[in-house]
Amino acid sequence: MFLLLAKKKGSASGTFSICAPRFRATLLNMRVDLNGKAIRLVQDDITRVQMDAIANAANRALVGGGGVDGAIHRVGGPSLMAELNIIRAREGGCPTGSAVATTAGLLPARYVFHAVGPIYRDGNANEAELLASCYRSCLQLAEQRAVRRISFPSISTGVYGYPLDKAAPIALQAVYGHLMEQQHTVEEVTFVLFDERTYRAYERALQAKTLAEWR
Ligand code: AR6
Repeated sequence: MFLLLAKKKGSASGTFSICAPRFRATLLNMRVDLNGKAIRLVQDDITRVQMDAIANAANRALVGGGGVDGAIHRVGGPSLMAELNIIRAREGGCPTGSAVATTAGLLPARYVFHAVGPIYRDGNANEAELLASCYRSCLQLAEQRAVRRISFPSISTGVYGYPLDKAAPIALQAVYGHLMEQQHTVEEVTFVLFDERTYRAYERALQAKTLAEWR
């Protein structure tokens, strides 16, 4: 059974408070409860939201970059790259669709899972499976570390060009499938979406998923 709760921008009386009060604009948020577990959407900067683990949208060489990867390294500090250098020397990088773990340096988390999403071509290059696999890899790393709360950015929908309306349902389905497995330790997955356009795409996909499950 699902419980769908949403608090809209500027609403005077929300059904609930999703985050501890912070004196800055937390714009949009939404939460779906799934039998004691939850999927949350927030519009925010992922480096500012406290979690047990934060997923990053990295590249195969694990060398850092722009976008959310740049922000995570900037805030996390040099220890992240130092750990990635060791992983790169040992494993040669990280294949598309997979993820590697480091500690989180100065970020408000214990771990960062550096996931490599697919570069979108035409949708016929196994992009959907590779994208889902990124999320599943991070969730597997989370389970191995007894992580209860993990945040994700919208992997691949920035410079890697994955269309948002295609990527959002894939991301949500991968997470939903994981949360429905009873034996798993991850209890809450938060998509931290940087801009309103991205937030709205995930909101539409989550509402559609929830309604489909209700039927
Ligand atoms: N918090 C949350 N989301 C963010 C933040 C942030 N601080 N900053 C950007 N985003 P992208 P990709 C959003 O391009 O498409 C890097 O150079 C952004 O608005 O960061 O997977 C890597 O090194 C978008 O919605 O990742 C790779 O080379 C989403 O994060 C390459 O980019 C993903 O955009 C990966 O490309």
